[in-house]
Amino acid sequence: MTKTAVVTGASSGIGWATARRLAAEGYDVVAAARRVDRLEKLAAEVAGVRPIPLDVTSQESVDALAGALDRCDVLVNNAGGAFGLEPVIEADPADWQRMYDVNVLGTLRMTKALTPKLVESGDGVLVLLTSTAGLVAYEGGGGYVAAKHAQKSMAETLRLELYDRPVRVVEIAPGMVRTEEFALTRFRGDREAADRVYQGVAHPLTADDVADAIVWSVTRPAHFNVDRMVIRPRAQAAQHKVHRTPAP
Ligand code: 8X3
Repeated sequence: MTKTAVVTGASSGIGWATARRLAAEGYDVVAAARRVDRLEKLAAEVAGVRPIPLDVTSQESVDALAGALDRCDVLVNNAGGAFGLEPVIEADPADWQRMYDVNVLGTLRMTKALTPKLVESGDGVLVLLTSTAGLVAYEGGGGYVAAKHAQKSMAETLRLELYDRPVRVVEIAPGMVRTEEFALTRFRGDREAADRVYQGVAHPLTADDVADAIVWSVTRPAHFNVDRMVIRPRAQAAQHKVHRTPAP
């Protein structure tokens, strides 16, 4: 019997890479995101990927996706993002609200909708993509740091509350990952500012590196729970301590 994995935010970056890798592992992958044209491209490239439109901020959209599934063995809550880098005292509450809605409530809506199916599978895996921003604060992190701390707490609470059910709760917390969109979204489309984040860093993590960590965790035997995996590039010893080589 083929297992089904649902990946949110699968239209680019970590979600896209995770969908590809899970399909390569033999899962029937439901690639979910708002941008269906991109999902269709992914499905055309990778056998075993089924595109389904999803907006995790809409309960109706989440319910429609859940209703379209016969089973669900793995849920990867990847949809999320950072909007703005203003100091807290200059932040726009609307940005914070949006970050909370996508990162935290999006995970809540999806988790509520699919946990019954994860339990039914007999060995469900619930993955929450958090961030090292969920472990430590940094200047300008603002609403993203707050949202990722909330998501981390949600993973811890879920693990306690589901302890007697056949569901593993896995938190993956990446540090510096260079994807095509994360920093660009955070800097509201300012390409130069986005590029400066990675300036002089020899090898930031890639989306594929993170997908590797997710897929490894998900494919462990049923008794083996990865509570939290923190991954960073070697150049990032800690959130604020990043080795950069000056431009020649
Ligand atoms: C992204 C990592 O360091 O920008 O989740 O918060 S960081």
